[in-house]
Amino acid sequence: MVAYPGLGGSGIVAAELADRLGRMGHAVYFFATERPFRLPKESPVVYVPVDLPYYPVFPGPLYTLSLAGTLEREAKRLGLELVHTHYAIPHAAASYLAFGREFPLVHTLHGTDVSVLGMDPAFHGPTRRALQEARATTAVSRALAQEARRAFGVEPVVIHNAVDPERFRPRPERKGLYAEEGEWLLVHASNFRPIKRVPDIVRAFAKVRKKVRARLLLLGKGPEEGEARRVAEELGVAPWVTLHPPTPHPEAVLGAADLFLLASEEESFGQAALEALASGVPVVATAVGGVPELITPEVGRLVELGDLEGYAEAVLELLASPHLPRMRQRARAYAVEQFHPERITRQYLEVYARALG
Ligand code: GMT
Repeated sequence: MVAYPGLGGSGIVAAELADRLGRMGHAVYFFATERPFRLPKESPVVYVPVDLPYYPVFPGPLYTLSLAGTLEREAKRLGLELVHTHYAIPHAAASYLAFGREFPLVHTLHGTDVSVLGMDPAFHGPTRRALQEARATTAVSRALAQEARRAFGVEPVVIHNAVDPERFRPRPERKGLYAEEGEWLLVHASNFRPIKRVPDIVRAFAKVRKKVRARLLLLGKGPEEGEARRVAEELGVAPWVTLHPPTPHPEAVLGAADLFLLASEEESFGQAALEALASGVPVVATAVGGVPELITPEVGRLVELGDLEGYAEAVLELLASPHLPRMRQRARAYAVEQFHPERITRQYLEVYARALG
């Protein structure tokens, strides 16, 4: 398995898949620049560090080349039979450089590796070639698969992301840790990149707060943190907006929420929203990318990007609905049934089996 180890959906998906495969008895090695933060300490998966040697002659660290070199060297030593990369830039090209077309390579596309970085002329050519030469490409939603078809001329197999229902489950007893008596607890979790539109969530929350007692918990960190704080101050809702640093245990926070909020301008899937559903928390989200494949009317509401009035109305409608408890149960049942790790891992194993011929 090859992936970015830090905060971010692709690293989480890769770490959890690796761990499950390891527990099933497969020998799994995780190549990354750091041990993935979502890989449990007791996991049977072996972390293989990718070093980034630096020489003054380089303009910067040569990650692509270091990864290719590490993969090539370690593949012989460890007897690797298949390499599965997550996030195509630069993992698809790096593994192609290490092995060429004869080795079974599987690449999972996650989102901006297709829509943003993948379209950058600096990366497009080598990435397209590497994807076209691979044994298989997968995409985390139908929407992303369609984009990849247009961008790279490949036909990805759609495999939605999974969620662990034992870990992500309702935890209403924890609500008192984050909200006061009688307050609704609204949660957002992300890496706070501009694409996530965290300030929009604060703006919509300010509208909600005019009508009901509620608290917004923003879980994570990233470039838009300062702007989110500024907007909260400007709109006079700062006392009810809590910034919570990233945690390896988001389940402890998500399970306590009444609603989960997502306002991204682009989202191929929305892993955090799936984790919320499994925690029995309905979702209000923008109807972009693959999000409509995940959020159905039974488990949440979709609104147009940038429609903050509509966003606040959707939140207020759900909070006032007598069907909210029923919707919570449906959210959990739907996540467990459709996105169970066993079901999703089976789909990856089928792709591996075909790639191995
Ligand atoms: O594509 C990205 O922006 C990065 C990537 C990540 O590593 O966080 O996120 C994507 O992959 C996740 C896991 O498959 C998806 O749940 C996210 O929706 C997706 N992000 C975007 O499409 C913006």
